[in-house]
Amino acid sequence: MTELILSLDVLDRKQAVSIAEACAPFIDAIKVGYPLVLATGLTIASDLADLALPLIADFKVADIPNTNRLICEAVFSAGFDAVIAHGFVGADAARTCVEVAHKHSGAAYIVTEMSHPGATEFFHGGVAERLAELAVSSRADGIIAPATRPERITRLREIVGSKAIYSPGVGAQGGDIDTVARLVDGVIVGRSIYEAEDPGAEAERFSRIRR
Ligand code: O7M
Repeated sequence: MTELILSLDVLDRKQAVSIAEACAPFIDAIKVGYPLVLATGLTIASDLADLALPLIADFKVADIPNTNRLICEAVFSAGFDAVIAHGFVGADAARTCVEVAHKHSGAAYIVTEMSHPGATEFFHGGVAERLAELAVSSRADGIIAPATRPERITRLREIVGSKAIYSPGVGAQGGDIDTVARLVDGVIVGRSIYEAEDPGAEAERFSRIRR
């Protein structure tokens, strides 16, 4: 069954917790990124801990190895279970994120190609494929690939094999969950759920569609 990951990109702590609570029975993990962490601090991880769902820190970490290490240590010390990093900074920097994640019994995922239209400017022409290869050689736990381009997911799957593929871009960005759910290990959904009148009901609806 394809996992459903809630992207909790709201800016208010109470609202975040209440949406997460409503969605919890229907989702497999919660992804928290800069919008919520800059608004609330890393302590949001403790507020969400009671839900007993994996918490993924989407910081798209992209710095030198030492700074990546400091960022990832802070992420896992705050209670997150996984971190998302960029691979374009190079294998040494990406590997640092993987090593810190594994030291904390957590996971690290590498972005291979993004979902927005402008992503084709730099990620196409072989770059995404090289990033997928880097994810494999760095022993990352999986990759992020675009739900807006299912054919690219299929191509990247050829490279990463059975590694997890998590895919954002369904709903608000136009990706079709029915098509994508067959290709990936998890779909990442934000606005379609948290902007819905009844986020819990919308999460349940998404959870029924997945294969
Ligand atoms: O469903 P949305 O469009 O409201 O939210 C999608 C979330 O996924 C949002 O948090 C984005 O920052 C993130 N995302 C993308 O939309 N596209 C990408 O290529 C990569 C990500 C992401 O999660 O990267 C880890």
